[in-house]
Amino acid sequence: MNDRLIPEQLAQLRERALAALAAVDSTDALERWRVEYLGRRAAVNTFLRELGQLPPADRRAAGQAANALKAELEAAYAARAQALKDAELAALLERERLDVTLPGRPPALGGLHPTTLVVERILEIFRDLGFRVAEGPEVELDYYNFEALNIPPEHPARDMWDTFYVRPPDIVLRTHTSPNQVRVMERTRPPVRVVVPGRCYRYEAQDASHEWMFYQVEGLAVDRGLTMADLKGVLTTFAREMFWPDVQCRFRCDYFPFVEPGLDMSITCHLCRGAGCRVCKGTGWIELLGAGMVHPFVLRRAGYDPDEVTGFAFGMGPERIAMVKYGIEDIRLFYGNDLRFLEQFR
Ligand code: 2NL
Repeated sequence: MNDRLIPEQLAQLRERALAALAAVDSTDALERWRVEYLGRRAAVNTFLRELGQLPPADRRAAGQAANALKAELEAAYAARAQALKDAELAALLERERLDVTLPGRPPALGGLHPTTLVVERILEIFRDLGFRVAEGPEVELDYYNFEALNIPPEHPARDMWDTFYVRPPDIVLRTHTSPNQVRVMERTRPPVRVVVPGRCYRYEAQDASHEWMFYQVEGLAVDRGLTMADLKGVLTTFAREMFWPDVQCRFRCDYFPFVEPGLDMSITCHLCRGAGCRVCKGTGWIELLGAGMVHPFVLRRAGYDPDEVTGFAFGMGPERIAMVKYGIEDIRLFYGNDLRFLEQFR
């Protein structure tokens, strides 16, 4: 070893080591660097081991210089190791970054179907008037759907209900919810006040006002001394609650085999206030529901004595009421499952 060259050699070694360290970009590269510049065979360590070969006068200075370089490289190594670790942690945090201050993503909430909304409102109004709610089977016996309602086989009025036969000739899909009122009468003594919501089925061609599946809400009250005045009072109250307080109701004669007399109720058109428009077809009136005094035959069939009690009944289509209330022009929208339609009622 040439003593005059020692400081220069160490300076070059330092230069190389620090340049190489600056280029280290991974823990693997850092380890290779450590082995090369600080390992057992590293130049500084070989130098220190071979100090004894120097003239005694130079050993001290050369030893100090080499030790200082070694300490500097060790410190640089430690700093680089720490910097690499910090960088790795920062990269990890960036990858797994979660901003807890972001607002949440709202879950997609469904809404109630317009039919459901209207059925619920109808039931609420009648509950307030003292009616109970009863539900019953959609697959019915011909007896309850027709015979008990004063519609024997071959009665011309059967043409009013085009019927799905599940198992001819006696099992049908109910064409109205009246059969369930008969069932209620069979198991209840008067007084009876009941509303019956549910799905009904008719074997019909579809158009803007006919569906083969639709809902009905029917109502029935049976007690001593009930008259047409009770019917009109209850239905007028219903219309004022359902539509608007000053609505006018009009009752006209109509035919249903299970009532006598039978009638339908119309309300004044809310769009034109009676002047005549498209919705009321120029009449100023909108037909809303059918009703009547329960036929004595129906009362007797259900086990009641028509000389003791009388009753009134009514039936309405919630889709029709929703169409009037919301200005919907085609009943096929209800069960077409088009979200653009359904979402408007949320
Ligand atoms: C309509 C007409 C009506 C009834 C339903 C009824 C039920 C029993 C006895 C007597 Cl158990 N009547 N229900 C009465 C008259 C009319 O509905 O056009 N509904 C949409």
